[in-house]
Order: sequence, then C-alpha cells, then structure tokens
Amino acid sequence: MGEETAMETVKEALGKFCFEGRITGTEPYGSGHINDTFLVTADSETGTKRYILQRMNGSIFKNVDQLMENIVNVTTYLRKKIMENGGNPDRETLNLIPAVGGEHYYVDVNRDAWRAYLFIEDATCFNLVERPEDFYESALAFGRFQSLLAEFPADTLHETIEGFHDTAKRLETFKQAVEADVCHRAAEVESEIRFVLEREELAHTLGRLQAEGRLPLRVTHNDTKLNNVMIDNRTGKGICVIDLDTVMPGLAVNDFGDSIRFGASTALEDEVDLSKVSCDLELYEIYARGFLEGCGKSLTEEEKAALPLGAKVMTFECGMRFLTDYLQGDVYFKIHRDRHNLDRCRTQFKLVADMEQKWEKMQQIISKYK
Ligand code: ADP
Ligand code: GN1
Ligand code: MG
Repeated sequence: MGEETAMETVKEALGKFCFEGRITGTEPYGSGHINDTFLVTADSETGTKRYILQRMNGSIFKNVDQLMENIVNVTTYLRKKIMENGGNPDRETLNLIPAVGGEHYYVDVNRDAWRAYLFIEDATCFNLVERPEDFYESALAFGRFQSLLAEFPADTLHETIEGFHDTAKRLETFKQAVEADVCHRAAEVESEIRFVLEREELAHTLGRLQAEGRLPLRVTHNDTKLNNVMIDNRTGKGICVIDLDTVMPGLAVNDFGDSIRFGASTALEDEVDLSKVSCDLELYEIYARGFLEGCGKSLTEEEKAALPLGAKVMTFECGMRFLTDYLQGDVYFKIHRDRHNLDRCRTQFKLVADMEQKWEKMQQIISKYK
C-alpha cells in the first residue's frame, strides 16, 4: 500500500470511532513491531483529548473477533478488580473506545480491522531501562497483572496465536525456513543457524516441564517487554500493562523471561554493536524481586526454580523468531532498515551466550528469593 493510500485508510477509520470533539492531529506512534499505531488528538469545548488508534495486524491475528473478545473480557474483568482495589480504571487498564455503531472494532474497505483506546496520559513506555526503579516497577506491574487475573476463567480465552510460546514448534518452523531458504539468505547467516542447532535441546525444556505437570498453565500476558507497560511520569509507578493481544493461558516463567531478555539487556534490542550487549545481573535481580512481589508469592517452588530457564528460553526463542523472519523475507516483524531482523537476532543470541556464562549466578540470585 502506498503512503497516501495508507493515510486515506487512517482518515477513513478516524471517522468510525466515538472520539470526543474535532480531530486536530493524527500521527504514527510508538515502536511496536506488530500493529500500526496512531496517536489521535481531538479538541472539544471541554479541552483536548488523546486516543490511540490501531490497525491490527490481520496476517498475524487471524481471528479478530476472538482477539477482541479476549480484550473486552480481560479489560472488563480488570476494570472491576481495579475499582474494588480503589484504583483508577481509566489509567490502570486499557479502555476501548467504541466504534460509531457500538461495536468494539471497525473493519475498513481493505478488510483491515481497527480499534481505539483512551490514551494513557502522563506515562511513558521505555525501550531501554533508564532508571533501575522503572524496571522494578515494571516487574511489579507484570507480576500484579498475573495475580489480578489468577481467577480469570482461562477456558474462555481464545488462543490468538497458536503455539505462541511453543518453542519446540518454533524450532521446527525455523528449520523449515532454513530448508526453504526463499530469499537465499541462509548462507549469510550460517553461524547464527549453527548457534540454534547447537542448542536444540533448549527448545524442549519448558514444554517438557509443562507436560510433566511441573509448570502450571496460568493466564499470562506473553509479551512482557518493557515497552508494553506504562510508567507514571509523576509517581514512577508501573501504572498499566498494555498490548493485550497475546493474553492467553501460558507459563509464568515465560512472562518473567521475556521481560529479562528485553529489559535486563544493556542495549537496545536492535543494537548493532554487540560489544554493548549483555545481561545485566543487577537488573535481573531487581526484576526478579519485583516480579515475585507482584505475583504475591503465588508461584510454586518449581516455577521459581525455572525462572532463569524462562529467561534463557524466551531469549533463544525470540532470536530464533527474528532469524526465521529474516530467512522468510521479513514478513512478520516490522523492519525499519535492511537486515533489521538479523541485527535483532544477533543481540538475542549474544544475550543467550552471556546467560550461559552467568548461569550459576542467575540461579543463585533466584534462590535468594525462594
Ligand atoms: P504492538 O503490538 O505493535 O507492540 P502496542 O499495543 O504495544 O502495539 O502499541 C504500540 C505502542 O503504542 C506502545 O508501545 C505504546 O507506546 C503505545 N500505546 C499503546 N496503547 C497505548 C495507550 N492506551 N496509551 C498510551 N500509549 C499507548
Ligand atoms: C512483538 O507487539 P510487540 O512489539 O510488543 C512480538 C513479541 C516479541 C517482540 C520482540 C504478537 O512484540 O512476541 O517478543 O515483538 N509480538 C507478537 O520485540 O508477535
Ligand atoms: Mg507492544
């Protein structure tokens, strides 16, 4: 789609939601890899209001109806819990803005689906930890998110992406991508391919623990990177967990692990200078403390023991997903430059290798909190 046509569809979608006032601005927003996100400004007599408008990624989320049903049910549930706890549900959970016909989303002429949320003001999403306190607060928020949803009827949730954190299945898909090599890129990434193949066993570890009944399925977020939590600019508290597209039954250790791979790294996810990339054990410990506190001691001993493994597996899986996408021609994650997915893959593998070096320490740190 050309840029002009793309903007035309944004304009069309703007008119389909119950925004208050006259729209005075629309601009691309955020650094998510999946949806197209826009910040919308609207002026009315009562003042200026801002909203988030999103075109959902239809090639990734095959069933928008089910996806939105999950989000409606989860946010309705959270809203009630937040009110019971004396919190402010307009800031502490996502709030959908209805489409003009009252629906939860709108489908445009291209069959793309759109949704809108209240913009959470005076809060920030970080791509890199600037202050360790923020990372601690993000851990509390993700831990609390999980404990708030502990009683949520998990069987009513749809699986929005099949086998999302099934690392063994991800490994199979990766191998098929290497085999097919549709873009003739495999030769260039031989050492990255070898990195995966030397660690195949890692892809089976968590699935096995789950199959043996040693890790329970819980309602989890499944995409717990730092820029999916909003930190209040004034209080510094982790105010709201966002990006609820992948809330599904999953493993608590994966939620922990995904946060570590992104937030405990000393560099951005797409840093090209790999000498800057390592797993910061102080940040790792800070996160572990916050996450366990947020989960309210609900994790079993086996889950706690598997937290370091969650970090290693999530980082390995994510690197493998970036590499798969590079091999398949960058069809999944948004890219902003040549070899972007390869750069991302390399940071993840650098982190995995670093975690292997720090493995004993990673385990010792967790055992302090058991
Ligand atoms: P993606 O799946 O592409 O990551 P997200 O739902 O995470 O999409 O949104 C992308 C970015 O938009 C977020 O990282 C955040 O910066 C911003 N964002 C999303 N929802 C809100 C909101 N309700 N209020 C403020 N910012 C938001
Ligand atoms: C994507 O949507 P976003 O940008 O928060 C991806 C995650 C990856 C992450 C890597 C639905 O997260 O699984 O870990 O990129 N989300 C989806 O940065 O695939
Ligand atoms: Mg996101």
